[in-house]
Amino acid sequence: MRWHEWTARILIVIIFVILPVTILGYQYGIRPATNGIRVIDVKAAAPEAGGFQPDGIQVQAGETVTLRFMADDVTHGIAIGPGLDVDLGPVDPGHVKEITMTFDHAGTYTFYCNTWCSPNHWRMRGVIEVRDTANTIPIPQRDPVIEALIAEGIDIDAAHDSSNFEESHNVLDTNPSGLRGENLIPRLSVPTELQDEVWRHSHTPMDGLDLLVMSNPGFNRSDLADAVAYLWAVDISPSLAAQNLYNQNCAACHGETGDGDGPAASLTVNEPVAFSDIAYMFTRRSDVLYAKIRRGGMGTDMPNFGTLFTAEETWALVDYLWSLSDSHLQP
Ligand code: HEC
Ligand SMILES: [Cu+2]
Repeated sequence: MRWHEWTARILIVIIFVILPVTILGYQYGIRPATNGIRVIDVKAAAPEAGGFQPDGIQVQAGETVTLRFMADDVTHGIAIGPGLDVDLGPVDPGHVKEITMTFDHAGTYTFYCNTWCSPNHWRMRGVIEVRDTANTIPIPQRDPVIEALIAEGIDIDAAHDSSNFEESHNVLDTNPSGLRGENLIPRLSVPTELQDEVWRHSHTPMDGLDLLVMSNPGFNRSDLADAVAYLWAVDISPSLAAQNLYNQNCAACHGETGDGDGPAASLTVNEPVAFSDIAYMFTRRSDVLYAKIRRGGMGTDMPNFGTLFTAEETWALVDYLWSLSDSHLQP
């Protein structure tokens, strides 16, 4: 029966040739052409396998583009920041996640992987340059918090200093508890500095404890430390958004509960800091934590996140780190 054979052949041609050509032609040819939107394909692979390709994209301000991310090797997560609120979620190998978006403002944005995919995962980043009509990219604004720290003479690029940490452990005979401190606060004379969030951001809880001890001679030091823990670690509002950012971008090293023991902790040059250690946190300043998150720690394997998150997101992360230091707040 020859016509059977012919039908089969025609079917095979339709399935293996015409169908794929039509689909590919639509994806790469007709679709971009009909709606005028540029489609930019980005291959996502772990950094040692090439990272994002391309890792640089140029867009005009006001231009709408479709970004298509296809995972090549393992599952990646795709997010774009700062301030764009784009999180495409995980992309499995061989799959594609796409977004059509308009870049309203000229500037430099970063697309990055937010799923732990390899020991070099956090190097998996690409840049989107959005140019204005004069074809320029504005220079990123200086960060007033970081400028102030530099003016103060603080070396924010140095590895964390734990010399005053031993001292803190000795001074705090028991771990301060913000929950206990909450009940004590109404009975204390709290200096105005301690009530001021701006002051608290640029001082350590130890500085706060010294002040509180001076203005409350009748109380013992460890009770006052509880009150200080309340001010720094409990009287804050860590957001769900910050928790998500932390779990996606930080927990691999610092651990989900901030114990410094995430699955990637053994791979870093320096040990990731344990935020759950409140005695350690008593020696830390919020503005320095903020600066470290934005700039990273040179040579320590603490990545820099300044090109990924807004200043607000970074402060929210700082709050979240403090919430990890008070054990009763932990998830
Ligand atoms: C690749 C592992 C890794 C990841 C991911 C990571 N960190 Fe770190 N982080 C480190 C290491 C290692 C250090 C210790 C650096 C040092 O010795 O100063 C550190 C230090 C820090 C410090 C400084 C603490 C101090 O006392 O000076 C802060 C703050 C911090 N990390 C916050 C974060 C946040 C927030 C994220 C996620 C947005 C994050 N880290 C993601 C490895 C990591
Ligand atoms: Cu990845």
